[in-house]
Amino acid sequence: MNHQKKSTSAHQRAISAVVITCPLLCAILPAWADHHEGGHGTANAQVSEKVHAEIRRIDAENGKITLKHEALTQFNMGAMTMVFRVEDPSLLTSFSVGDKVRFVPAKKNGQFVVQSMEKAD
Ligand SMILES: [Cu+2]
Repeated sequence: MNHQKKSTSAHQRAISAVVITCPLLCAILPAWADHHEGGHGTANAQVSEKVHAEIRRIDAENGKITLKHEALTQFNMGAMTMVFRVEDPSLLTSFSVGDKVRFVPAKKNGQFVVQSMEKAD
């Protein structure tokens, strides 16, 4: 009898601990889940989005291109002129400085790269 009474009160303590913890978790987790899901949805939707730019410099030898690009929302970057790496330098042979292009930017190993590019009208 004595033993059973002890274990009952231990059980009640466990329940009250859960009751206290639950509102805390419920307050934190949905906010985290929303943010997490939203971030992924945004990134996926914009990976294949083409960005308008104008070619300022082509360095085919080093696989680099300087683009004056419009805002890159997926990288929180405003419009600017900057250097991108080009994974396939043969991509550059069909372009000239001054061309208006649409390109797909990506970030690989901390560097911005042009994944694909085409002439814009
Ligand atoms: Cu930039």
